[in-house]
Amino acid sequence: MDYVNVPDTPARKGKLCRLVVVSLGLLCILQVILSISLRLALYSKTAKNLTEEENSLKRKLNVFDLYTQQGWVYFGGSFYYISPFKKSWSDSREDCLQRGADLVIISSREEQNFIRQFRGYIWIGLTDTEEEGTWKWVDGTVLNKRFWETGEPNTFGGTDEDCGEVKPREEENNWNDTHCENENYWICEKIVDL
Ligand code: 2F8
Ligand code: CA
Repeated sequence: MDYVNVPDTPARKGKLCRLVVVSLGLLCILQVILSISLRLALYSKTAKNLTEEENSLKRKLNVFDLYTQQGWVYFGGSFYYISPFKKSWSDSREDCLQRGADLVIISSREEQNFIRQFRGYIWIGLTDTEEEGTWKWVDGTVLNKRFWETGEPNTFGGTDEDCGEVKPREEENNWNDTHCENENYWICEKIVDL
């Protein structure tokens, strides 16, 4: 095969040089455009995430304010309401239900110690009215932690003691079974996802 040997004229060299310069220039411009686009995308994603996080925090703060202004106290994922006066166990529970909550369910030592701060004879969401001797919380679950006072529950003197109260005691174990018709203070609990 015959190759035609094209001579490298100055005009031809200049053309090649321009082509290389223009190509490099285009590459640089493309790189700048890509870099700016990526930075903008990242910025707008970060800004969006920050706005979502800010809105979620604002919502949580509003919920927190709403409850605390009505006298609820926050502890470990729940709000607690301590009554200013006394009622029977059923009437106390009714009050909690009206507030969109229920009588407190104590499911850990931390929660028991939190509840112990409120000194008085106070109803908790514990009862064995369904089946004598089978103590259940108001949500139908059986006890996983027990903080009965020594000798309790005892259905004292053979009388019906079907409702659980906490007593104002120094000891951690301060639960007692007593008559549901007694009038006590009560604590409502509302689990809130903050
Ligand atoms: O000593 C414990 C005992 O104390 C009281 O009875 C004397 C309580 N009675 C009421 O609360 C009505 C019992 O429940 C308790 O076991
Ligand atoms: Ca008792």
